[in-house]
Amino acid sequence: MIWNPEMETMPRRELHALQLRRLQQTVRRVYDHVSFMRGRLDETGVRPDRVKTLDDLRRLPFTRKSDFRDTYPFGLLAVPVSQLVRIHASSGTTGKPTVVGYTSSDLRVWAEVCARCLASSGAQPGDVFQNAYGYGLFTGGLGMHYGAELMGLVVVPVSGGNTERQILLLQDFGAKIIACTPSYALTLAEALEARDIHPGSLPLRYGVLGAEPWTEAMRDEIERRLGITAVNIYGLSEVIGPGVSNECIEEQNGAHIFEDHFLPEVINPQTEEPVPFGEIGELVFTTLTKEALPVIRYRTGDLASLDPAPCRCGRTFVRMSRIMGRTDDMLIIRGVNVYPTQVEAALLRVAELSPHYQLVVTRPRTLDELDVSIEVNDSFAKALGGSFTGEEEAVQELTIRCQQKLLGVLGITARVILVPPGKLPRSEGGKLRRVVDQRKL
Ligand code: DLL
Repeated sequence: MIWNPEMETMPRRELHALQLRRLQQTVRRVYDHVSFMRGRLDETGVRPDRVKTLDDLRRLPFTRKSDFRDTYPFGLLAVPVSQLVRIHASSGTTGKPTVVGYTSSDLRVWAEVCARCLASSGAQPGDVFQNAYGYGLFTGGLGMHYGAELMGLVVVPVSGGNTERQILLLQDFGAKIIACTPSYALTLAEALEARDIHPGSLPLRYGVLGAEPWTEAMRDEIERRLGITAVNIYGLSEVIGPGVSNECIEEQNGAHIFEDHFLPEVINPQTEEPVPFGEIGELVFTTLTKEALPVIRYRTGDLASLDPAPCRCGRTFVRMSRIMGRTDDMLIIRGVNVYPTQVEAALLRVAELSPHYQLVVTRPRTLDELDVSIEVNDSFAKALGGSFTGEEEAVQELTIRCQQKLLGVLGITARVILVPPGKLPRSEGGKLRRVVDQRKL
């Protein structure tokens, strides 16, 4: 179902008029209330009254993650802290977290876009919804929670982790829809299999999965093993949290961006020029309705493309592709650009492998080396007859096949290390870190 047909199916021309009005208000708001950004805008010479068309967006300065760090914790707010009703923060891997604040109007907008996500993922009012995104400072749990309440779902606020309890609740409360990271969906699938619980015996039908990169191959795997239809949800704290875009179950082919609230661009990260539809570049968002933390041209670091083609679901909002990588998680190995998702896409199609893998990059002397550890699946392991030393002929043969496959996809030689099932780290409820870069650069 479409949660807000008036907005989500609005003719593009009307949408553009709405976006322009909201963009003008946002720039005005930022200029008047965020002194850091007023300085930026003054430097580029773009006063709010110079924004006359949507194309004028391109003349506005970018906002970057470092601007959050440089103004930590509250320097980008357009309201006094006392007017906030909520603060979230995303844990950076390095240094201080990124802090974001919401007014009550912001929370209403957030609930609205998350309700849209759930509806486009297959939920109907009255359905039981198991919310397995982490509650707390992470935006995933509470963001989805209020969206679900707004749309009239029966929320089970279990949060991430505690797999034993997740399964008990899936069985006893009978959720029809679940939200979690794709890596955690796999953890749940494995846990069900380990207990001989057939997914067909559960009412579970839909998954709203995101917050970390995943591939089509991973979707197939999750859908098959959990017996659900899985769609991709995308978002980031700096823009709002979950709810920036979501796929529809009708096409499962790109996530509709809620363009009445978030204005997308895709740029070449080096030249900063816009790239045409269909071409991959860095996603940039300008918020159109946020009060506490309006952001202008926020550089997400996420690489994706946009698709303006009409969609069977009837939504007129543009679609974004999966995130193909990040400007900063791209590994440069012996000069070649490698994205972890390329490895996932290549290896998950190999029948003998499981979707559990890890990349380790080292530089023992002067040359970079990439080790890809990946688990073989149960039936392959069983066929080996209980032992797994890595010396078995079948293992050697499979290793070579995988290495050739990676060479074909990446253009570099990676060392493939096959390991028995259950050896590699699993998601314990949140995002899973699949890349370990041990080079001291
Ligand atoms: O991960 C918000 C979220 C929660 C999205 C629940 C979806 C579901 P952050 O912790 O700020 O916010 O991390 C944002 O995660 O810039 C992407 O790099 C990555 N990311 C989020 N969704 C996806 C996705 C939340 N569907 C960062 N595919 C973003 C790939 C994603 N990467």
